[in-house]
Amino acid sequence: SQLERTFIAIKPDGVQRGLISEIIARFERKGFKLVAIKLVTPTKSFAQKHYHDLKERPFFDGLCDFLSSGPVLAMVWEGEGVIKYGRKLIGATDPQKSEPGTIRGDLAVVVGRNIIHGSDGPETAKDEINLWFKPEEVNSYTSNQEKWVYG
Ligand code: YYY
Ligand code: MG
Repeated sequence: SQLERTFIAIKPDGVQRGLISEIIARFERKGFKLVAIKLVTPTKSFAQKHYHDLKERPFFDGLCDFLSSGPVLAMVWEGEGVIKYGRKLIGATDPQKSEPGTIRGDLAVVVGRNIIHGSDGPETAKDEINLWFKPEEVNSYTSNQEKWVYG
C-alpha cells in the first residue's frame, strides 16, 4: 500500500562526504514520499539499540562507535513497496558487491563505511521508525504527485 513506510538513515560518513542531497534525490525521483527527517547525533547506547540484532557480531562495537560519531540524517520514506525497493536503491551491504547504479555501488567502497542504512523488513521498519521518531514527527500528507506516480 502507499502507506508502507521505511526507515532510512544517512550515516556519519555519508553526511561528512556531502552525499545528503544525492541520496535524497534518488528516493525523491523514484516517486517515494518523504514523511519525516532530522539530523541527529545518536548516543552510543542509542546506536546499540538500533543495531541490537547484531550484538553478537565482532564488528558490533566499532559499528556503534561509528554510528554515534557524528550527525546522522534520519528519515522515513513512504510508498508502495518502499521497504524492499529502498533496499534495492541502497544495494548490497558490502559496496564491493553492490551493483553499479545503487547508492552503495556508486558512492561507497568498503562495508564499514557504506554510508546508508535501510530497514530490512516490515517489522524492523516499524521498530526503527518508532525508535528514531516520535509519532508527531512523522507527517501524513497527500503529495500532488501521487495521482501521477500511482495513476
Ligand atoms: O542492513 P545492512 O546495513 O545492509 O547490513 P547489516 O547486515 O544489517 O549490517 C549493518 C551494518 O554493519 C552494515 O551496514 C555495515 C556493518 N557491517 C560491517 O561493518 N561488517 C560486516 N561484515 C557486516 C556489516
Ligand atoms: Mg541491516
